[in-house]
Amino acid sequence: PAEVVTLGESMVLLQPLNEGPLAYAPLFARSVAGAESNVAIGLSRLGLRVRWISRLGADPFGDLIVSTLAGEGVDISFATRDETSPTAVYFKEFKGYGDPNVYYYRRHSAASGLKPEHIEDRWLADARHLHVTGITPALSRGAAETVREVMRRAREKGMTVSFDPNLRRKLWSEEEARETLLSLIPLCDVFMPGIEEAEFLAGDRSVEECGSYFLGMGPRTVVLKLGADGAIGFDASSTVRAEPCRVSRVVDTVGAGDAFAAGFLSSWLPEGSSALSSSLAKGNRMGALATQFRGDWEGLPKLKELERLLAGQRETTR
Ligand code: KDG
Repeated sequence: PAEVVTLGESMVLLQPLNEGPLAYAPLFARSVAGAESNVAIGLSRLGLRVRWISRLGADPFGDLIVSTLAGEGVDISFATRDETSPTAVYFKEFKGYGDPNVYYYRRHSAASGLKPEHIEDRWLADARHLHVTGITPALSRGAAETVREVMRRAREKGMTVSFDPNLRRKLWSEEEARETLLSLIPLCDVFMPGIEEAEFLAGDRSVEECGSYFLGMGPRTVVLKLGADGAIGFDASSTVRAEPCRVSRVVDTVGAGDAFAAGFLSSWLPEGSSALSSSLAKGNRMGALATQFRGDWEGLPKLKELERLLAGQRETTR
């Protein structure tokens, strides 16, 4: 049985070994990434049982994603293979300042063919929580309807649902993104936008106003990720600010929000809203770690390491 189910697209990721324009990058390191599978790996390393659902091409890159996620202990029983559409690919470009650029090669990918007809009752069997993001609805109309329907069914079964809007402007228009993402908020229990996404969705509101605005749409908990400034959690009875974890240098910000989600959920799921403050602290710690290495998830900690870091204990290195 899975404690957490997540659904989304994973891609093969190619990262240049050197900084600079992608057009002149001769050598790449190959990895696997996707917001939801990043969260799945993060949670699995922290000891939770996680199921990841998707469609992949019946191609070697699909094989790579399957073996990577299976190797990380993620249940991939319901990741189906599509004979006619490929597994998607994306590239990062490290410019030496700011967030990396990403270039997607994912139109008409296997995962973008997700449709509500694909949903099986077994997807949510024995699970207590569903995590989804706003990337999947950006892939196609069918994928958007699949996410909405899975969220609806999870709620119907009494599961909790977390939703990270993960705005990807390269995938859809602002109007479509705003309308769709806003329409999914009432279907979740935990809404976890980054500050820019909150501003995109809530318009001209202050951070505190964003909290009450989103709570007013239905979620029981709203978590605003403030990047280098930490995070703020809101629920009906409290507003909790969590201090950031300082890092000496940021290598790659992609995947930090997913790492935050894994850290947050790893404590919110077993302990509930009473653990808002410690859930935020775990989220912050995980998010900070994710910025320290290239790749979305490779450097994420196992439970013991996270506990040691949170307790400020030193590692025995030799
Ligand atoms: O959150 C990290 C993701 O953005 C990255 O892994 C790639 O899933 C991805 C996407 O669609 O951007």
